[in-house]
Amino acid sequence: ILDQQRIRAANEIHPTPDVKFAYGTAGFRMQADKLDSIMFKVGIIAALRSLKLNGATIGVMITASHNPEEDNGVKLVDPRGEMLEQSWEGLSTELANARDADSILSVIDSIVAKYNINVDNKANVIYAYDTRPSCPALVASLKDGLDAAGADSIDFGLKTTPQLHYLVRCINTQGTNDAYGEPTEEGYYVKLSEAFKTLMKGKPVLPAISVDCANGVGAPKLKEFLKYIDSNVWTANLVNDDIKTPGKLNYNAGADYVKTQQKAPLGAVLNAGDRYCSFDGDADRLVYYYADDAGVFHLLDGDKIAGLAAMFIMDLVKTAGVDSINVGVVQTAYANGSSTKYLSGELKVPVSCVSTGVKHLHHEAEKYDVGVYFEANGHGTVLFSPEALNTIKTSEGRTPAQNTALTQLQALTELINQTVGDALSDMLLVEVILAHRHWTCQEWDQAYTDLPNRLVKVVVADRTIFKTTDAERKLVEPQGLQQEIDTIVSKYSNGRSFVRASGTEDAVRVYAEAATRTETDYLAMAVAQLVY
Ligand code: NG1
Ligand code: ZN
Repeated sequence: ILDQQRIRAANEIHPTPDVKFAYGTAGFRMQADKLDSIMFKVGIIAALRSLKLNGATIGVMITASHNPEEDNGVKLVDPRGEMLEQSWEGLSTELANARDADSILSVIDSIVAKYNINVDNKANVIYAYDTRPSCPALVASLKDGLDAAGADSIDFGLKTTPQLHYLVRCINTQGTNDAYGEPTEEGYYVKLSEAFKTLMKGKPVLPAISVDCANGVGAPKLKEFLKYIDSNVWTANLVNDDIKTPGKLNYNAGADYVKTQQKAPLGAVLNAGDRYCSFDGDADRLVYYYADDAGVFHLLDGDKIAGLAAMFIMDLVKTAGVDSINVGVVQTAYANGSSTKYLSGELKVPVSCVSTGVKHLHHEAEKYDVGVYFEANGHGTVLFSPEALNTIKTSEGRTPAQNTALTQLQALTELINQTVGDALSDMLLVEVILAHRHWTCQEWDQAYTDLPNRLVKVVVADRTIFKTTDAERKLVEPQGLQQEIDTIVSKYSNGRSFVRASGTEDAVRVYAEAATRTETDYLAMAVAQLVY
C-alpha cells in the first residue's frame, strides 16, 4: 500500500526546510509557511498509526488554536478521540526531521518493522481544519501524504477541534455497545442539543449570553448549533464572529487573550449583571467573565469552571442515590491556589495535580468514576468511567427526585464532550448549572476569590536546561535555582511561584501568585530575574 514512488514524488513537491521540528503538546505548530513538508509526513504517520491499530480511523486536525493567524499546526487524534499516544510523538518527530527521500523511507520502514505493521491492510484517516487562510494548501499536502500511503481518507472540512475528536470516536464506535453518536456534524448538534433540552426542562430561561468567538471556527459552528435550540429555551449573541476578514482571527479576542490579559475582548462592552464567555480560535477552550456594579472586570477561568462542574455533579450523584460514584478533579500547577483550597477544603473532592498538557490531565481523570479536568486557561472536560456510565444508565431511583437526578446525570454524560475539551459543550454545561442554581456569574464567582496571579514569559538562550519534578512545581536543574526561588517565595504571604520551560513556545514561563496584586508582581519579577 505504501507507494515508495509516490512518497519520493511527494517529498520532491514538499521539501523539508532546515528547521528542527518536534511533535509537542500541541502537535506540530509554527509559522504556516514552514509546515508544508510536515503535512504530507503527518498523512503518512496517520496512515501508519491506523494500520498499526488494524485500520481504526485516525483523525488529523489542522489548526493553531489561539495562536496568531500566520501560524498553523497539526495534531493527530487516536481512535477514541483522544490525543495521539505518546510513543508516537517521537516517531512523528523523527519522520518530520527526515529530509531526503531515503531517510524518510527508512524511518517508515523502521516504524513498519517495530510494530509489525501489515502494509497490505487498509488505513483509514479523517481530517478537518479551522478558518486559517493557510489551511487549504496544507490540506493539499496532507492529502498527498495520505494518498502516497494508500490510506482511505475523508475530508470533513471546516470543523472545531472538538468536533473532529467527536467524529473520530463516533466512527470507531459505530455499531458497538459503546456507540458515541452519529458520525456527522449534524449528529454532534443533535446529541448536544437533546441533552441540553433535557437538562433545561423546567428551569428558568437565562438572559442571552454574549459569546466571543475569536473570529474563528466557533462562530459558524455556534450559529449552526443555535438552529437546534428554540430561542425560548436558550439563546446567545455572538461577538467577534467575522471569519472572512484577514488578520482578525484571535486578534485581541478569544479565551487566551481574555485569560492572559485579564480583560474583555475587543468588541465586547460589559454590562453589569450580564454573562460573557470567550472561545479560542479552534473552540476547545472556554472562559467566562462579567463586570460587577462598579464596572470591574472579573474572570471565571478553567479553575472556576472545574469547581462549578464538580460541585454540581457531586450534588446530582448524591441526589440520585448513586453515592458509590466517586468524583475527582485534576488540575495543573497553573491552577489558582484558592481553587485548590476550595476544592479540597470546601467541596472535599480529591484533587490531583499533573504536568501541563491535556493528555496528562485526561489520563489522570480516567482514574476517577467521574474525573473533572480543566487547565486554568479553560481547556477541559469531564470523563465518566464505563462503570459510572453503566451505574447511571441502569440504576432505578426509589423516589421521583432520584429518577429526575438520574435522568439529568444521563443527559450530562451526553452533553459533555468526553473526548476532549470543547468550548461549546463546556459552555452548555455551565449554562445548565447556572440555570439549575438560578445563579448569575457574580453568584458563581462567590465560591472563592482567586489569588492575584501573574504569568511571565522569559526568553532564554536554552530552555531545555530547565528540568522539573513534582508536576512541574519544582526545578531540579539548573542546580540551586529552586532554593533561590524558595527563599524569595517564603517572603510573601500566600506566595507560590514556579518555573518551567514551555512545551509550545521557545520560552520559559514564570508563574506567581500572592496575597495582593503588588506582591504578586514583585514576586513574579523577582523570580523572572533569577531565570534570565
Ligand atoms: P506551554 O506552552 O507548555 O505552557 C500551553 C499552555 C498549556 C496547554 C498548551 C497546549 C499555559 C500556561 N500553558 O503550554 O496549558 O494548553 O499550551 O495548547 O496556559
Ligand atoms: Zn484551542
